[in-house]
Amino acid sequence: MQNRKLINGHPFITYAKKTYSVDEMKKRTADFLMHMNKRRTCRDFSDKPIPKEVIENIILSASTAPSGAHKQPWTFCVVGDAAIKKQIREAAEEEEKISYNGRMSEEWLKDLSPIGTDWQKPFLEIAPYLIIVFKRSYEFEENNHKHQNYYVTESVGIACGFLLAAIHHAGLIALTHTPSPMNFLCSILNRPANEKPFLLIPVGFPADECWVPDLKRKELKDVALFF
Ligand code: IYR
Repeated sequence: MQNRKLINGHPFITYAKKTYSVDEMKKRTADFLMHMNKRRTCRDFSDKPIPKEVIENIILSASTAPSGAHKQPWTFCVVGDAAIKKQIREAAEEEEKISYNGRMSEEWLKDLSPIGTDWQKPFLEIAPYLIIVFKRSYEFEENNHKHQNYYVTESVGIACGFLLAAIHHAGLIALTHTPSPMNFLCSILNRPANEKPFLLIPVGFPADECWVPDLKRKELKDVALFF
């Protein structure tokens, strides 16, 4: 059987199938659920370094995510430099202080109370790496022509999901931090006009004492409908 052909003049290859027996599928999905169900958003980071190769593998895993027309409309900025982390912490805390002291509604603050967050973000300096994910709404081509990307928010959201799963798979912890507004990240990291900040994700080992809220996840009947 041939394993290459052209569609619309573009090369296609046969998909590298890997299927399992029913019993294997049940075991694999149950094991994966157990693994993913142990992932938690954590705020207590150790400053223990992470090998760069591990971060590189994690980012390449995120970058395997599907994207509109396979444009991969994302940039992952990895910050390990202490001075830049400090700058990011100071700018984030400045915005968060304003948010927690008036920009966020009473209802929102009440919803966050069980999570135990406030405007202070020491983890932005403690975690060995900050991954700042930018979405690229278009690409610059020659003579400054803007080439649009497609389903950018969906694509980058999926890539961030893959990123968090890869971080968890490595035995590391992450926090999906959303300082708002986060335009300060464009100037600190000197990003071009086609890139907008999407999420700020500190990554590291958990601290010796790492506390997480005692949350319960919704049951299947509350998240899924079968027709
Ligand atoms: N962006 C703020 C507030 C915050 C918002 C949500 I939605 C959270 O789940 C947690 C925090 C912050 O990062 O503190």
